[in-house]
Order: sequence, then structure tokens, then C-alpha cells
Amino acid sequence: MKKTSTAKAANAANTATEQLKESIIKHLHSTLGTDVNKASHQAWWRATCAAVNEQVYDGLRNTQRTHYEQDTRALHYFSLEYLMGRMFSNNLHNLGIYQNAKQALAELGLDIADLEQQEEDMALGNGGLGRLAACFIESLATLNYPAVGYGIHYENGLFQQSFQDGRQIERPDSWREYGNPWEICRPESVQEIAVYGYVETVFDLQGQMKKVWHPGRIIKGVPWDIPIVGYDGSAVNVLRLWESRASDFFNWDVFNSGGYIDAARENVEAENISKVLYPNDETDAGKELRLIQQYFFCSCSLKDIIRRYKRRHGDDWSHFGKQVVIQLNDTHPAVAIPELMRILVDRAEMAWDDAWAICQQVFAYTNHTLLPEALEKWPLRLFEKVLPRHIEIIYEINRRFLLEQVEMRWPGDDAKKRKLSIIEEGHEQMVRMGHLSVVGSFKVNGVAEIHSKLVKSDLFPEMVALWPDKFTNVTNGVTPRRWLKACNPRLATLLDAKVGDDWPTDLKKLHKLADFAKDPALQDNFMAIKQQNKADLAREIKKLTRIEVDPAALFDVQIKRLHEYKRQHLNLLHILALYRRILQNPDYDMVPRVFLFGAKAAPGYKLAKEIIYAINKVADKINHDKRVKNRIKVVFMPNYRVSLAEKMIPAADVSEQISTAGKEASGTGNMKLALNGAITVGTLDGANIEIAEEVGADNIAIFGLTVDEVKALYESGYNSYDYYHNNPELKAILDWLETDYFTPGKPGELVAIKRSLLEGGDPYLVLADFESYLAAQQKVDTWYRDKALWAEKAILNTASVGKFTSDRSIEDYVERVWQLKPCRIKN
Ligand code: GPV
Repeated sequence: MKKTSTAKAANAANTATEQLKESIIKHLHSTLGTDVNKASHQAWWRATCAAVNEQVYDGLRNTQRTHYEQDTRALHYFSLEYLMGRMFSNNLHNLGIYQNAKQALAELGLDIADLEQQEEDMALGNGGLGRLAACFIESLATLNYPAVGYGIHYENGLFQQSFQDGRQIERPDSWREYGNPWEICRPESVQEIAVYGYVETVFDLQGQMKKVWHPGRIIKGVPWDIPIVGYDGSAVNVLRLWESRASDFFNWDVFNSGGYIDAARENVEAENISKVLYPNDETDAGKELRLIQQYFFCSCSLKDIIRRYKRRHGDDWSHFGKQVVIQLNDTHPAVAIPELMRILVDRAEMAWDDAWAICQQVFAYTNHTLLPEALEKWPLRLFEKVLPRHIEIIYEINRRFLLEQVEMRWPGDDAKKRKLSIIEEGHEQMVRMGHLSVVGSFKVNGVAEIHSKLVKSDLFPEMVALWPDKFTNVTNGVTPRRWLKACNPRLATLLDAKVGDDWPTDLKKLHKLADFAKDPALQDNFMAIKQQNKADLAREIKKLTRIEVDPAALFDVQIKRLHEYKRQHLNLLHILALYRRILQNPDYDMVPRVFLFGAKAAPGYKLAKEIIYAINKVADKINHDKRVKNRIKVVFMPNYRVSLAEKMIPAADVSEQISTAGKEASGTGNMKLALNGAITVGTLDGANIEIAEEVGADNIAIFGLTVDEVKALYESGYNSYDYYHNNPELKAILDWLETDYFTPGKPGELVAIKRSLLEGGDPYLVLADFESYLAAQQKVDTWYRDKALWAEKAILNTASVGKFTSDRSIEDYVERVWQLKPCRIKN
């Protein structure tokens, strides 16, 4: 019995492999127009994608037909960023045909790993927020929830980074220069949207006052669909990204008035809207083009949703709020709120109260930061110029809010009105997008327990008083398909054997591993895998940077955008302390460490770029200093991105999560690294707190001030000079940065960091946490010397972080916010 079923399975796999092989060759001939004898890796990769797409499109058609037939309630995720990375291996894994494809390609004389490297990352996002959106849409498909992701089809994603003499250089990212095999253009679903112009007040035959917007410009939105394949035979949803084009309608107008040259110029302007992703992570760009980007994709997406709804329900709006829920990924798409009001009131001629009731059924808002520089505000004058009708609608939303809510609750309290108004008064009036989002949404959530608590207590306390039930928490998560199964195949295979192969959709199953954490056999296997992953990464490091590192050393990894609050410079101070100890004591006893960084700095963020420069200069000095005897290596990996993360995370021993407490909303890299068996050195910030709860205090190195201590220190008047003068080692290190030791002949080149930490007041309390950080690192050094102890801690990390699957986050959203039902797809 057993024998025949295994034989059957083997036969099925053989046929699947044979069929794939045939399909790849067919596409090589008929899609790529080339031949097995001369095809490049690029052509083979494209032919394989085309073969895979045959299966993707089957799933896509079945999913869309089932959703249409069942007229399901659906989630619409609105996000300006989706950091997808590569799609190839994840589509193969989620279709369950990775091994077949690997085998088929091997039989064709090809290594699947070579083909994987052919794909450009789809980097339509900056960092955590955009990658979270990517994990979420994958989990939604896996869990069979009807959902569409909406965003912008940027021609250029996040810039490509290289270093020249240690300084960051940016080059444009043209990820689809030669076409992208995963996207489908849908000209049948083009939308037109308007911007600029003026609003006219008219009266109809009944004497009713009406507002008519006469747009100054019409722009066409062309949708590109990217199929999102759920794991293991579940739904194939879509990510729909809008590309801007000059509207034909508009151009004819200009042609008719004889302005050919002007028409060409306008053309470029319309197409500019989706040209490039703004590279600012957690800073408000405040630029006109950015506001137009936000409005462009929100308006296109709403019209798309309404078109689909009307196909079913005609002009009967009574089901809209039951069928449609829209999640705003931060405030970036908040302009969707007045846009839906405009469509309902001006176009569908609905009464204000009815329209507002619909809006309040439809929108929910996720806050991703408390940093003041990231809280979006638009100059009212700019808003008025770009969206003259929407600003009127916002005034009306605000008028009613202040009258019906604020005045009712705090009668005559003008200070409260000033604080809560969607319009900020002052030298220049501003539109507060956070306030608008809270007022217009039925739910508001933060992204980790502590963060959601701070959203309530520090950011919107009065809104909580008005609507206590509006606020909730959904702790972030990551997809274990990409972040373990696909990126760490060796560990995935071990887990299959130890806990069964259903952990990718039931991550708590990993907990079974904890029973064997002390088992020497498992420890050996687990650490041997880590060792092989480190050897692979060492080869990659050599290839990318020419630097040689020893895979036996401890790999200490900090990978995330470069920000003062994330404190890469605290990590640098630790490195300098160790280096100085070695110079002072040639026999200084430490576990050899490789310090690995990956980070892009926003092109206009001066100090962030100085920190990159300093790390590169210190790296250069230490890596070439014979006296160090390889106890320290420092590597700044160029062009950190999703596909590089997939190589670094499986090879990490230590995960650096060292933000100032209260500043990192959640973090998600922290989850990926712990899942792959790295031990966290971290502050009690964001999701680190929940990771510590799950893995236990013995299996994480916590340090630094807590949120409450940070607040108290700021309030008592923090003076960073106190720490400088009281800690001779710290003083020596900071003074070192002023010399020309790391930049021979050019003293003072690295002084920016010292300045910001002393004269600049050290806004992120680097010096306050320095001593405690070094103590935590010392503890890690001690742990690592005991191989069995370390292996146990690493295993317990992997075993204990099942909570942080994005499937759990999605189920939390479904229960607390979206109220969706899964929909089984019919073949
Ligand atoms: I606001 N985040 C981001 O990457 N970009 C942004 O513009 C904003 C927030 C991040 C937070 O910094 C992380 O703590 C969080 O884990 C991530 O969003 C996802 O919630």
C-alpha cells in the first residue's frame, strides 16, 4: 500500500517535470524566438517564467471567476509601496513545483540558481512598510481571502547603491528595462483622473447648490496586474499597479489650439507621475508630484473598485460598505477619503450624511510611525491648487468633526479644537493627513503592542477619548514561505524532517523543535547548516567587495534603512571600542566577528550618508590592519535589497535591533533573523518586546533604556556631554573620529557623527545606551564561546517565533478590522 502510493507520487513528479521541460522548450522557441543551442541564461529564465505562468494564469482565472460568482466581500490594500523582490523562486515554491523545475532545468543542463539571479528585484518600496505590504498580499492569497493590492507602477524603483571611496552613489533602478515576465497590461481597465483647475458653484433647476470641478488636466491610468500566488494550491490574487500616461482626450484639446510643442511637454509631465519612487523612508517629501502620485493611484483604484461593484449592483449603493473594505497603508493614501466623498456626493448625488456613513464603513488606517518628521502634512495652498474640490470636502469633514464631536465633548475649548483640527493653523496652514485618516476610518491600528499603545497615549489621546473602540493593535509579521522555505532551503529541509512539512502555513508547529534544543545531534545539524549558509555568504561577500571573511567567525548583521533612530552609529562605536582594545592590548581576547551592514541612505539625508562613509572608512582601516589578526572584519554590503537580504539572513548569528526605545514602530527584519536562528541584540522597542516574550530572556540580549526611561531622561534634560566626560573609552573613540587616523591626510572627515552626538545633543540617546550595549555584546561573546549553549539558543529562536508569521497578522486584521471570509477557489 505504502509502496504504491510513493511510486504514484514519484510518477506524478516525473510527469510534472517532463511537462515543465516541454513547456520551457516550447516557450524558448515560440515566446523567446531562440534555440536551445544559443539561448542565454536570460532567455532560459524568461522561457521558464512563461512556462510557470501557464499554471499561474490557471489559478488566476479560477480565482477571479470564483470571486465574481460568489460576489465576495474583498479587501483593497492601498499602498504607495510594494517591495516585492524577485518573484521566480517564490512562485515556484508556492505552486509546489520548485523541485520539479530544478530537476527539469538540470536535465536541460542548467542550474536553477543561475536562472534565479537573472531577475531584477522589483523594488517598488523603501523598506519595512513596503516589504510588509508584500508579505501581506502573499498571506492573503495563501489564506484564500479575496483581496487586491493597489499601488503605483513606478518606472524606476528604489535607486541602486554603490560606493565610491566609501561614499554612497545612487543610480536609477530600471527594473523593467527589458520587460517583466510577471506583469500583465490591462488596457480594457484604463481609468482617467483629473487634477488642478477650479470649482464652480452652480444651482440646478430645483435651486439646489452644486459644486462643479473644472479640471485643469486629465491623466490616464493604465493598470498592470501582477499575479500573487498563494502557497499550496490556494488563491491567485492580483497586485494592480497604475502607470500614468498623458490622456488622449487632453492632448487633442491642446493640438486643436495649435500648441504642438506644449502638448509634447504636457505629455512628459503626465508620464512623470509614475516615473520614480520617492526614496525618503519615514520623511515627508512634501512635493507637488508626490501629492499627485498619491491622488492618482487612489482615484484610479477607487474608480476600479466602483466599476467592479457596479457590474454587480448597478446604482444601488446600499451594499458597497458590505462588499468593500480599504486598508490605508499609513497616511500616504489618505486622500482616498475625500475622493470617495467627492465621487458619492458630486457624481452619485448622494446626501452628505449617507456618503459619510459609507466612507466610515469602508476605510481603516494603519499607523507605522510616531516620528514627527514622518507625519504627513500638506501645505493647504498646494493642496488647493492640485485638488481644489477635495480641499472643500476636507473643510466640510473638518467643520462637522469639530462641531459634532469636539464641541460636543469639550464645549468652548478652543485649544482642543486647534489641536484636533484637520487643518493646522500657523504661519502656513497645513492639512494633517493623520487626523484626516483617524476621522475618516472605522479602525486605526499600530503595528506592535507597544507602538499601538503609544499611538493612543502620545499621538491621538483625544481621538481615543472620542472613539475608544476605534483603536487596536495588529503586530506585524513576515511570510515564512519567502523568509525561510525559499531563502534557507537547508534549514527548511531539516524542519520538514523534525516537525513535519506543514510549518510554512502553521508556523507555531516550529515549537516542536524546542523539545530537541538540547539534543547534540540536532544542534550539530542546525549549526552545520548555519555554517554552510555562512560559507555561501562569505563567497558572495568576496564577489561583491573583494573582502575575505572567515565563516567560522561570528556573523553580526545589521540590515535596514540608514536612520539615526536605528543607530547604525551605535554599532560603529562598538566596533571602534573593540578595535581600540586590540590596539591597546594585542592579546585582547574576543570571539572573531564579522560585522555586516546593509543600508541605503535617502539621497538628501546628509548625516545618514556621513555614517555610511564613516563605517566604510573604519572598515577599510580595520580590515587591512595586521595587528587585528582577523578578530574584526567590517563589511558594508553595497545595494542592500530583498534579494541580498535573502542571502544574509540565513547566515546571521547575531541580529542588531538597536533603535532608541519608542522610535521603531515594530521592525520586521528582527522577525526574519530570529526565524533563521539569529540571536537578537536589541532594545525594548517595537516588536523586539514581543520577540523577547516569545523566545525568553535567556535567548535574547536586551539592553538599553526602556520607553519610560527614555521619556524620563528627555524630560530631566539629557546632556550627552556627561556620558562623554564620564566614560574614558567613549571619549577616546569619539575623539579618534576627529583625527585623520581613518582618513589619512584628511583630519575631520568623520567628525559629523561626533558633532551630532555632542553639539547636536544626541537626539537618539546613543551615548546614554553605549555602556549597556557593550555589556550586551560582551554577553553574546561569552555565549558564543560555548558551542552547545549557542546552538540551543539559536534553535530556541527558530522554534519560538511562530507568532510572527504574516498569516497571523492577516487573521488578526480579519478578526479585528476587515471581517472577511475565506473563499475556496473552484477549479
Ligand atoms: I511611516 N516604516 C517604513 O518602513 N517606512 C515608512 O515610511 C514608515 C514606517 C516602517 C517602520 O519604521 C517599521 O518599524 C515597521 O516595522 C514597518 O514600517 C512596517 O510596519
